[in-house]
Amino acid sequence: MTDPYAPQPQDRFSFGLWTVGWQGVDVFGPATRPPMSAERAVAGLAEIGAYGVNFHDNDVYAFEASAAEKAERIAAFRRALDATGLVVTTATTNLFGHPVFKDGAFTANDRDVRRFALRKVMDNLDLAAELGAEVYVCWGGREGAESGAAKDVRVALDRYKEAFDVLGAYVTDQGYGLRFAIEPKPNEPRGDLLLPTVGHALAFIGELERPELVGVNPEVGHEEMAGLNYAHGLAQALWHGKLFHIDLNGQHGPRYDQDLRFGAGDARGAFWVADLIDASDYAGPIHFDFKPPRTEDDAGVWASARACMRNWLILRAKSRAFRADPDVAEALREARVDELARPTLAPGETWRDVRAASLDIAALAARGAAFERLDQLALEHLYGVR
Ligand code: XLS
Ligand code: MN
Ligand code: MN
Repeated sequence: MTDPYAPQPQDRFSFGLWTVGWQGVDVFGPATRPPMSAERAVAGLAEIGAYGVNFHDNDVYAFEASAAEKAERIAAFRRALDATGLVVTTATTNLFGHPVFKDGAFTANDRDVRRFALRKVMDNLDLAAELGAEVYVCWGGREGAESGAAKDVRVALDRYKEAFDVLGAYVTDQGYGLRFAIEPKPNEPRGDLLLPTVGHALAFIGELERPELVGVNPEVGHEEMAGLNYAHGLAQALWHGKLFHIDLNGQHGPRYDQDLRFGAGDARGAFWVADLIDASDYAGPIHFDFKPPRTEDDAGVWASARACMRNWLILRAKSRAFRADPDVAEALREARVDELARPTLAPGETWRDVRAASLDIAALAARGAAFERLDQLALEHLYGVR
């Protein structure tokens, strides 16, 4: 029998090179695993059934690389892509690792740092376009502050906007088909990051010169670090037509950014994410941004990467079984879920009709919502007893 949870190319699973490549360096200790070259990450990801990759410029070549070293590393990356057929779905810039970015990149107080950051992004946009990426992720890793007076947030947002306006002009002038996806995060590594949630990012995008070029890349853990419901954030991004990319992983509530494998955090939340995305018109890659825990050796790295895809396929199958269950159809009707799609005013009605209508408030108040039965059916599908 074929494995129903084996990844297929049409699943469009992708991973950041930095996920399997993470060496396990954290604030309390050094690497527990050796470095992994871009070509090894590509080969390994192809072997486990991934479809695509995302990369930071410095996942492929070191920040300090000479022009010759940079060309050699990019050539090796390209050869690995050609040999495996893996697609570059997405690219991004490392604007957080080097000490030059210690006070941020697009919003650093130092103007020269901001100009260097823009140049670094433009360099990698050229490579991203050449490699066929469609989305360019922008995580403002160091855009933020630990203290009050050191950062004028309103002015920082002026500079953040200026950066996206310049980059929008750049991709337009160059004729690149790339669109940007802002990745919100509430904190870490800065004490407070700018554009901390999906909602903040969506509001910001509306102020840009070319809002049509910019959407969001919500990450499970980042929304959950802020105590928010990730599926709700995705739903609102979809509602605005702004869900350009997703970063799937796992997190256990408000604490440090855990980047667990997808499905290993809030399992109930992950079920609703698979349910929402499966039924939506989201057409981007099913992208994983996780970190194999520091405890793992090379075998553990690939085991956790495989598990991300497997958990997605398991949860998607469970969500499909939930949706196909006749008891669920009945429970959905009882809960009047379809009634929400009916506009509150009938065609031709105005506020006058609403004011004139007589309603039996006591009867409305007494009516149960019947949500518990419906939610229990979902849990029973998730728990594997239906
Ligand atoms: C870090 C972010 C980062 C972005 C890409 O928390 O998740 O990995 O996805 O720069
Ligand atoms: Mn994260
Ligand atoms: Mn991410």
